[in-house]
Amino acid sequence: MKERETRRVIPTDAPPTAPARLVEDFTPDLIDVGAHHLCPGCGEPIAIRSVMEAVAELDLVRRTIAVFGIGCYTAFSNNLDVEVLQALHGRAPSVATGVKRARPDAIVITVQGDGDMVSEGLQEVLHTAARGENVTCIMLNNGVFGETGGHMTATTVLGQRTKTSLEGRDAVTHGRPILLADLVARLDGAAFVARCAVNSAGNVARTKKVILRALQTQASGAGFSLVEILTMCPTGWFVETAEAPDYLADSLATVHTGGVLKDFLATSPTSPSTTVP
Ligand SMILES: Cc1ncc(C[n+]2csc(CCOP(=O)(O)OP(=O)(O)O)c2C)c(N)n1
Ligand code: SF4
Ligand SMILES: [Mg+2]
Repeated sequence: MKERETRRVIPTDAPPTAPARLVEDFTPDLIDVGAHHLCPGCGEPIAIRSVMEAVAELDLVRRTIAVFGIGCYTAFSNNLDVEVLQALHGRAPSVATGVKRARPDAIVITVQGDGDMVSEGLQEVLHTAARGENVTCIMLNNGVFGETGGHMTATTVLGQRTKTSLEGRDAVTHGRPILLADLVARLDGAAFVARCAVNSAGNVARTKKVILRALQTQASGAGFSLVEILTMCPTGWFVETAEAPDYLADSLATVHTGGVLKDFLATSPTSPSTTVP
């Protein structure tokens, strides 16, 4: 009781002496407008922010060309202070291949979802990785086609409720999920492959580190890199916004398990100093 009496209370009988800090104040330099129209609690803005922070930290801004797939994240394609190209569904890795071959000095990144990359364009990313194209693919995996209403995708985990699997994904009826990062890691052309998540502060920090490593892999010319990022989609999952991070941990993350699956630079004498936990 004594503690409660001494606790500082913010006075509300007069305007604050200093203005409050807006969310926009925390927006990294490479994101033009802090406000966006994605759902509250969506993980995609956190993932894109991490990518942009990594690009800035490695001083790659002037060289970076991002190729966007189509999904909710596409809302950011006209909100980034790097060059951006728009690809058709699933085709971003092929567009990125063309860009990189025409502009070998560019740092070329794709931004795609699980629906875009795994359901609609799986062959594109597999062939791009197998060829060892020196590009970086970022896959935002929320296990649903978020933008079109939360339908099941190729990464939806068994038991997961979606708009088209209201009783939960069932192996007999719907088949089993494709574990994209594991698949790509088996290809010789892939130099760096990792899976991470943005459902906690620690995981966001780890996500940033693996994105840095993927970009360093490309900058050193080592070959194809993929970062799969598990992102919250409370709207498509039919869960409360505040419960989405735990839902991610209990569902997607138990099947699409996190970690660095492949890191060519770790065994190369030219390895940069940044280490991945
Ligand atoms: C050829 C074609 N197929 C399907 C669609 C509809 N469509 C637009 S966005 C989208 C969902 C993409 O899902 P994902 O890549 O997982 O992104 P998310 O919305 O979950 O972030 C779909 C199916 C379309 N516009 N064109
Ligand atoms: S539907 Fe899902 S992926 Fe799309 S903005 Fe909303 S929370 Fe994000
Ligand atoms: Mg999706």
